[in-house]
Amino acid sequence: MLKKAGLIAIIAVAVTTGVAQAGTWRFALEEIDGSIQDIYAEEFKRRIEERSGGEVTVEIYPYGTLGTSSQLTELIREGGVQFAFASPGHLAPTIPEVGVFSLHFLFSDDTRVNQRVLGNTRATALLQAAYSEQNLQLLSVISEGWMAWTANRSIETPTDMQGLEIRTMPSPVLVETYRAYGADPATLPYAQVYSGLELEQIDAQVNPLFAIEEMGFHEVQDYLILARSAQFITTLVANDAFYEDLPEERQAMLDEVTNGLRRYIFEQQAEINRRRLESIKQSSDIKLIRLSDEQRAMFRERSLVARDVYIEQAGERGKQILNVLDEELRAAEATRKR
Ligand code: 6CS
Repeated sequence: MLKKAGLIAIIAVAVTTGVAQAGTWRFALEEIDGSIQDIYAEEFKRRIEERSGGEVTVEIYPYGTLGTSSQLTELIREGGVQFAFASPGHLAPTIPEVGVFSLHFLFSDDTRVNQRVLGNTRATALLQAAYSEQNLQLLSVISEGWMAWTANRSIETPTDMQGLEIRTMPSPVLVETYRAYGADPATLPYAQVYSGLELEQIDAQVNPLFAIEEMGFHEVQDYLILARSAQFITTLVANDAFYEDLPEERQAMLDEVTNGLRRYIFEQQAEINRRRLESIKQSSDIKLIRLSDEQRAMFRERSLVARDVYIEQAGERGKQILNVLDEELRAAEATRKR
């Protein structure tokens, strides 16, 4: 499924012919056709091609055509593609500061509050400094919905997670969080999760509902647990040198398009996650569990240790990012209640 030869060929083409200059912008996804990232990319393509009067063409590369998430990050840093999604769960080993988005029970239960803060946070400038050091331009921070657990056993309290081999993305924050719950995390690439579950090499995995449905994880699991412990956040990035070399009006066009897409993708993800849950319920006999606030509080308490791990790894800048986000989320929640 993952074609390394294709990845190398694209880097070579980009280096030798300067495709971006010729007006072709390559956009790599960490998800398959029909996913939230794909829906975003299709609309990005439509708006960019329209606003540039056809001078720019966007080519979309869904997951499986170029490489794993970490290979995609390498590819964009090298300039083989100009745009990509880089999810914190995969990016944190390279940029520890982005691990903040994987912390459990950081976000509000009200997704509109999260949306408001993510679209306008003072943490962006701090994050951008960290991204620039890796030759990346941070264009947008997007939520793809709540994470949900699927497992071969019922999970209602941390005791139920004892020894559970759960697949997570490789972020140290995630690994520490699931260890704190009592689980035994395994960090397989996304493309290997289905077979890992089917062959019983792993017991569980965690992803948003739309991804569970399109990757078929519900077909090989017995329980679907809605814990609302974390949001699936992703970041849209561009190759930094490519972005900096763009004429000002092209940068302005990009800002306009990515800003306009915030609301679009927020509404799309809500609708798609809702529809995919219905489809999972109709097409399988998976048992659905919704954690109560009391049950969630038990997980929350255990998860807090991951914040220390995050600060240890992300340092002073990381600590500032966490404080800023925390403050902005609490302030946004307070205004909502008034
Ligand atoms: O679990 C993962 O690795 C992936 N999950 C989603 C929903 N998007 C990209 C990421 O690679």
